[in-house]
Amino acid sequence: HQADANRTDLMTITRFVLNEQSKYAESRGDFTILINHIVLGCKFVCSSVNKAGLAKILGLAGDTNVQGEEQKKLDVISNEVFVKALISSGRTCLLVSEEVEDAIIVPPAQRGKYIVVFDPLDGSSNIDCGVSIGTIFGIYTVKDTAEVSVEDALQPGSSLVAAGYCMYGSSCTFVLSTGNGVNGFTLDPSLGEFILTHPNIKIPKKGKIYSVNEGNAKNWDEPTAKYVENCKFPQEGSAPKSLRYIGSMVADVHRTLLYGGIFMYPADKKSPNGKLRVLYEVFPMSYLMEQAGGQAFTGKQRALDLVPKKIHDRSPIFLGSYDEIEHIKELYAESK
Ligand code: AHM
Ligand code: MG
Repeated sequence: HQADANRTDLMTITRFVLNEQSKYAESRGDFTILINHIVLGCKFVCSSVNKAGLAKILGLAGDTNVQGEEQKKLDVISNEVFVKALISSGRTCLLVSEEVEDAIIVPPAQRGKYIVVFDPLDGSSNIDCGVSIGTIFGIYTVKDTAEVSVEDALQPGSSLVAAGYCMYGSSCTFVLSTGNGVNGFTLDPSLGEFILTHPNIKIPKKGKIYSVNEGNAKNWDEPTAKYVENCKFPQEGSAPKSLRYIGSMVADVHRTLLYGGIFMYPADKKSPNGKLRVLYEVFPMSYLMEQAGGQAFTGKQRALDLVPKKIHDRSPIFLGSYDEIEHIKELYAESK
């Protein structure tokens, strides 16, 4: 492997996606253009996130200097940037954003065949303290670009043609799957380009880390409680697992993907459907997990087999290393 400083063959994300797409005879570059517009949005958000702390001190980010304004502002700006970039790409017909209550139907003149579901800035509770946050997205195709309606977004996760996320962390990392495995790219700020740094990511089959908001434990169901108990007090012969929980799904899932383990946001008595949203949180992350050799399970079924009834539906989710999810599945099967 070339040392970063001496790298001369730059596999940018555009070059990578173009290469991948050229395997399909019918490919006309539309998907590459779409990804480029998503990448542009991510670069913008990355730059805004990096400036957010300073801007707050200097009072640059908002019209008003009311405390807490910046947080909202960054969410709202990120959403606007993605919506505008996606519409102007000319390759989308329908957008679903966590920030917008109704689905956005793209005007006919700017329409293409892709549907994009996204959370422009996830992990809102971590913005103000400068902890990692991210953007999550999934991409579908529409049947008929002439007749587009919100129902077109209510497809199972297994119909995704691509999914990914961008993490605004110690570096800016873009992780993408188009159904041929998972690849990770890191933003080189001096070039303004994402360079392939994590080719063909595979999640370790077993994991030593569990990731969950344990503050909800008193309301958990039995399988979840048993699983976590076993992480701490395993049967003799195996070591206890470590707990890591950032509270930013992108960061928690990214670590799970690279180091192995399990990330969960289970159902509980107060929230029978958990917290995370099916279309733009659960599906993209489940897709990436499966593409990396892991699994994603809702407590009842394979996560990607869910069919959302509404665009902002929620679902419990357990995702991560193959063996960890097998264990959760067994516990749910036993509890029936
Ligand atoms: P958000 O969309 O309001 O940012 O909420 C989603 C976030 C996820 O990133 C994270 O996994 C989860 O909420 C954490 O929730 P909690 O604070 O309940 O543990
Ligand atoms: Mg979110």
